[in-house]
Amino acid sequence: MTAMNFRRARLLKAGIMGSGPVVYWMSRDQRTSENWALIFCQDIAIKNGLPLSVIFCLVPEFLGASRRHYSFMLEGLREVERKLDEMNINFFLLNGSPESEIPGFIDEHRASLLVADFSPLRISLNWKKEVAKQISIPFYEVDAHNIVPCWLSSNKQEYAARTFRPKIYRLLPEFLDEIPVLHRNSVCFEENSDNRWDAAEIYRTSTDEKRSAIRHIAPGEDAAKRRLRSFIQEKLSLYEKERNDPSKDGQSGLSPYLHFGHISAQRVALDVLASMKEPGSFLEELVVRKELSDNFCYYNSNYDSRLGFPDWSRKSLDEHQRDLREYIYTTEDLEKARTHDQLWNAAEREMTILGKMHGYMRMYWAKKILEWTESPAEALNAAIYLNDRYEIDGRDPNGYTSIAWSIGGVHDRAFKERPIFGKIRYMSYKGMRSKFDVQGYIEHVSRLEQISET
Ligand code: FAD
Ligand code: FO1
Repeated sequence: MTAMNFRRARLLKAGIMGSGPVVYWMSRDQRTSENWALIFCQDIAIKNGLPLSVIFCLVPEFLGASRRHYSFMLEGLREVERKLDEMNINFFLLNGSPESEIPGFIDEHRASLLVADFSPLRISLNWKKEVAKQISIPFYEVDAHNIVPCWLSSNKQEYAARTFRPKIYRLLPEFLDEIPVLHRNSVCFEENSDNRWDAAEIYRTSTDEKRSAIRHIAPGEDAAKRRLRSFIQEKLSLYEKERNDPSKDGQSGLSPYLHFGHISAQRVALDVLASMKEPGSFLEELVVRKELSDNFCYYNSNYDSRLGFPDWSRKSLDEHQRDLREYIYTTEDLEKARTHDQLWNAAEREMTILGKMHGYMRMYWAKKILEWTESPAEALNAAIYLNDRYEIDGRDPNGYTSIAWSIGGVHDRAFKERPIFGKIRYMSYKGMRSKFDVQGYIEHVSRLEQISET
């Protein structure tokens, strides 16, 4: 049996168990290893002598995702299917919206019980609400994404990292525990699904994508573990020094894998600690900042609107709404990197070409959008649109929260008042130049451009 802490699970809706398989509705955490939702399901299946099936509901569009995102995700899901097959666990790829596909699957397979993984995003909460209305079997949710379940680390929206940090650190001894391995299922109770991966191809080939697929990042849980190993061996001890230098490759590069759930943040934290290397602020980012983002999106339903900003910043931005803007760009100007600022243009092109802008540039990038658009609301929409359309780690609570931090001062403090920004923290080209080799970064991105055009 597993040593799972059952406080990671919560009952969304009571019901009468069916006679068929325990079903894990995989969505956010697309991996077979170290996945608490899957471990929870297997525990129930073994205890009750039931089969275990995993389903993934593929929706035709998802928060502006384009071909590069579906391509990355589908590769990862095919690896999930292969690994589950080796464990004698069925994997079913459903096509369409969860509220229409999942109740039908449950009826057809006489499922005993449904388990979903956790996400604080509106789209995911709505899916679950609609599915819950149509099923009568027990429906559980397991937070397989956060080390400390989001609903336990805090019971309200936290003001800042400094108010959240003590709460999450107090719970780490209970939740930063070793993760049990999945057992091979004794027998595969059901016919194997003949998943229509060719039908899923439409999402990979949709011509709506201007830029090529992401070739420099291999998708899937094996690649994620390789990336973690190489980060710990080669870059962790330099992280503190190099992480904020966009002309250096000092970050972990784990965000695409964390976003798609190809790797567990708990595994990352456990391996970083076991390495006995000085992690600098890496764990602050991976544990406090990342789980604070889920806290913000979970408790603030306006996480992607200026209504989600704190009162002080909304008031201050309103007071400066009419300030003269020296530069005004449309979303299209921004998307095409057609501004007067070569540094900003380089960051935009790094994102559209690589699908991953350097973390330090992301703050500058978003703040300049506030400076160069008609209003904070328009800035927020433009930043979210571009971030979700091009970033491989986009469409994520980290993105909505970090953009709200950059443009609306969420989790930040008030600064000396200035035009347009009001009391929002300002970042200047001059300031960036004093921090790192701006020219080196601009040249680095133009080299990327040449390579990507070949
Ligand atoms: P590392 O520095 O190696 O960090 C490791 C992990 O810690 C990251 O993968 C991430 O999960 C977490 N992390 C690091 N910084 C932050 C942060 N500031 N807030 C929350 N979690 C953090 N991150 C996304 O995952 N998706 C996004 O869409 C996204 N959009 C952003 C938009 C803006 C305007 C800003 C300022 C930041 C955004 N971030 C986003 C947060 C951060 O920039 C990225 O997580 C980081 O650059 C990813 O690269 P990495 O994994 O190599 O980072
Ligand atoms: N989750 C799903 O359950 N079905 C999908 O079709 C799906 C598509 C998708 C595309 C891009 C992307 O970045 C994420 C996508 N997700 C999908 C998963 C997603 O990671 C999470 O469920 C949400 O981000 C909620 O946090």
